[in-house]
Amino acid sequence: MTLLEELSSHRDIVIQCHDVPDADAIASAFALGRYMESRGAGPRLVYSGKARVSKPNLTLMLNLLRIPLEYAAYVPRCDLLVTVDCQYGAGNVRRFEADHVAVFDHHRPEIPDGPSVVIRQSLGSCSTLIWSLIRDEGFDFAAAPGVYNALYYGLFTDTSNFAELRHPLDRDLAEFMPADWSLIKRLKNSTLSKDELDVVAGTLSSSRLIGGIGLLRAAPCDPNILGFSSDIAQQVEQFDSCVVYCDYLGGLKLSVRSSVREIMANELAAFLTRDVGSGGGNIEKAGGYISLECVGNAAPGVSPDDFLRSRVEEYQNCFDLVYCGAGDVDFSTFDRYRKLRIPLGFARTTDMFREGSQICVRTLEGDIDTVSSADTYLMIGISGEAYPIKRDRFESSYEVLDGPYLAETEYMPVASDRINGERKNLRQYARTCAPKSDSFIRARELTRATKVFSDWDRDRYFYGAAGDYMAASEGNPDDIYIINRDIFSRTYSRADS
Ligand SMILES: [Mn+2]
Repeated sequence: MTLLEELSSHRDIVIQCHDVPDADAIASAFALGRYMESRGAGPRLVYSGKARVSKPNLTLMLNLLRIPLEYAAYVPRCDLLVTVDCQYGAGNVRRFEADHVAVFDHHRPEIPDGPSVVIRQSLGSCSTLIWSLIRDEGFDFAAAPGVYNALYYGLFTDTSNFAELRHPLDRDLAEFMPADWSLIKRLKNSTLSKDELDVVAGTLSSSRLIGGIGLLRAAPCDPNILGFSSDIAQQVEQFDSCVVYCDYLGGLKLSVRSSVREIMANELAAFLTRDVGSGGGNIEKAGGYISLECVGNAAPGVSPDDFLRSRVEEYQNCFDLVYCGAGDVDFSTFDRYRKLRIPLGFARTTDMFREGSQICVRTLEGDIDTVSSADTYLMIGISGEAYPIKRDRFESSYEVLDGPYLAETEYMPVASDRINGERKNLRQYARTCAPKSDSFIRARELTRATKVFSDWDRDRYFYGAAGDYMAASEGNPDDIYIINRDIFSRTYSRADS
């Protein structure tokens, strides 16, 4: 029996949102409730706390989608209490007694793990988590479009209108089926109250320029308002990029934007939150979270504002920039390494899509666009990372092995046709290959963080932290790339030069 089936078998179920619920919490409760109804249960949907829902978009959401969410000052002891978008016992959700407790959330874990605790911090919304779980149970979204619209809007609001989508599953939810866009548009244009307009004004007047990065502090506000403010700040000519932040659930919530090639917003967000939270998004827009508790451990006595400011300063001083083809690097002085014969996966794009189709490959590291052709293969690396490779390059570097590709990875890449939306999981098409025994690279461990700019992708760069490796295959010194240190130690061994 799956967890959701087991939970649905309880008699007396209450699903609880965090206090002052937002669209993500409401959508999560609604979708989980409707799933449980389809399994014969009759859960009650509640929230508690000091205030009732008053934001215009949320009142509209409850009415238009007929979501039976009740305010409950007190909930009598029940058989099963499920908290969504929050964790039972945490500070942002009133605690009620229950014989059994389950938790579904996407914030930093604050409670011990357990069989009924599902926390996925890498997801952009709790709606994504609930959607993927009930989809896997075969929930019929086509028969309940309101449930899909609610989840879609929950993700939309938690990721600044999809600008800060992080995980491939977030993107999968956003594209799962057509949403009722007239409904979403109505909700999306009812979000700003007069007080929130004042928050935006206050945020914009707080701006400071640190190096080339604008840093702005907002009063506590909805993630939406934060994203909105950072969209405006991004327009400022002097800001190469900007970071807008506010107090949020025992930490700081960050919204990051970038306007220059030398800074990718997702990588800046990851840098600022490294070891003290989490961050990600795409190259122009990203978001993140920093935990006060982690800052307290990492830098005792330093205020979170000072901590963030010093990270912004550090970011701008700690990079080497390497432009491919500029002769910056002399690879002949680098050590020589042999590629180990570890089986990897590959798929021929023309096995999956008609020749000439524009395809998008979705991976944990982001989306990659390419065109299906007999000359283009997709490689699947040791951690499930995927990238296109030209057929002649493939044939000179790898040999095809017998048998299907069976590796287990966190998210197996999915490819889709950009025009008709047809989706294919690479697992079904992948075969196994291994590097030829005579495959060598030149590589050196990085002592400083480095950004490598290639000629064939004008928008992105490879980012390497100290400890990662900068490499080029022998005979191709201008084709410089970065290899993650863990992947490097598993896939290369030192060779004689
Ligand atoms: Mn949320």
